[in-house]
Amino acid sequence: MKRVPRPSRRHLAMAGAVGALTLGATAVLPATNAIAATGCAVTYTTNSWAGGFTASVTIKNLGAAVNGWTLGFSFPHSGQRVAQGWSATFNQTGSAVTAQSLSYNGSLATGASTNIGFNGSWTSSNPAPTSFTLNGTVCTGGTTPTTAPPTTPPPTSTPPPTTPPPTTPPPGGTTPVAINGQLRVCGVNLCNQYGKPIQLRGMSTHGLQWFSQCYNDASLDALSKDWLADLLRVSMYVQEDGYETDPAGFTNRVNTLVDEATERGMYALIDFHTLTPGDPMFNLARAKTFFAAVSARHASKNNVIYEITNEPNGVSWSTIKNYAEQVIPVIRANDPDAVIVVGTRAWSSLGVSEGGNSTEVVNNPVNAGNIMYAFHFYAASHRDSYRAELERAAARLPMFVTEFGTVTYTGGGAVDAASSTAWLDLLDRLKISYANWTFSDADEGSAAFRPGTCYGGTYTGPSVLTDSGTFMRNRIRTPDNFPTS
Ligand code: IDC
Repeated sequence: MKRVPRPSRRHLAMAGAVGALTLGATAVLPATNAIAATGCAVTYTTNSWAGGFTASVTIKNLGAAVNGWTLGFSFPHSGQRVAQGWSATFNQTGSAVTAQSLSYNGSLATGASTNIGFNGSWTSSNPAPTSFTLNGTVCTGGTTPTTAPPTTPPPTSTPPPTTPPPTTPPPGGTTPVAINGQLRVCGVNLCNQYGKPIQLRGMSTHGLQWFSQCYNDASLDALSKDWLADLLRVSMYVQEDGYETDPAGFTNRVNTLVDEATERGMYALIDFHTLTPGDPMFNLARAKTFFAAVSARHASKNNVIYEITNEPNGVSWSTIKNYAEQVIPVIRANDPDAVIVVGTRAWSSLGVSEGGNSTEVVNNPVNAGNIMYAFHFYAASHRDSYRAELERAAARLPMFVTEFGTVTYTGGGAVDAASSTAWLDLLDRLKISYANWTFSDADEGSAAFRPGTCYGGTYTGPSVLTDSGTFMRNRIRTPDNFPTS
């Protein structure tokens, strides 16, 4: 069962320095302003960790309706910086910050609220700003100019965003992409265009060099409308008769599948499926060529996520980081706001399968913004110790399960329903997005369709499914939780 959205306790608890501040009347008396004498109320909440934080800012307009707004505030400490914002355009000069509304949230009726946020960094300390302005009017929380400001700040009873998911879809449609729009990393989460953490659930293709017959209008319609999936991972092997044998041809196949996902309102995860050899540097030049092409082709789309290396193995984290720091700028040059996922050591196990753990990433993260880290598991092979490490890592790092199986790591064997359920319950609880291996009719336990399905025309309903397909379709079909306010 999907859970009702609520602020993640884990997220709050891990922070150590949680700041919550509701600004009502402040020590700063409002300037007399005929347009909006009572101004605005601002709630500023942070999750902070050593050197970094995520801020959530709710702005309530208490003055006349506005069409376009700019929020202004100053950081109390010179070391505080906005790194990356969402739901507004942020600018910082010295300690002064402005956040300007976007087209979809610029209209604020009297009494209406909107939420924006940003990731930031800090050095000596990270106090909340003490005064905010909206279109130049000081936000006094609705007190009249003659009301004396309180001497103590109000209690930290910032109302958490407990609003249930809306029953009416936002304008633009009901597909996952129509609702969530351009995604971005916020803190350790994947957030939608409203700055709310979401989880995407979907399926991975098998190798395009072997199973292209499985990806057609009927099968992708089934994924979107029968499975109600949010995400298609497009798995393009580089070796094993993949990309290296025909770069232009495989680039085209990937582009076509991204377009097919786009038509159906699904997110597309472009997987540069390195596996053997395990050193991503072996394919660095190919990766640059490939990602330059696909990021240029899809730059204007809002539904494309890039996975730059599937499963590095037998190499150090510093090698993977070096690879990532060379490939990410190639994508960013074309598509600056796309989320990028970086594979981790030991077949994307955060190092665990080679005796390591996530500390190596936490202590030496990739030097780039708006990125996530991949974690893979096969439920019949990887159990409690892997789950524990993922949960530990997910308190510090934005994690994305770009591939997992319900079976053993060979891709075969029986579904381990108990372990798979434990895994998916964990991912749901942590709002970690996932893609299951595979949406194909390969003759192996991990495939969702019975062998031969892709040579027929029917992909819907339970009769074409394997045990793994049945299990996954049941999980993925449950309602999404995509908050819009
Ligand atoms: C497996 C396929 C199998 C294929 C093999 C060869 O299921 O049909 O013969 O690759 O490359 C991974 C990899 C993924 C593997 C999968 C199962 O990302 O390519 O697919 N797996 O072994 N990591 C862990 C397991």
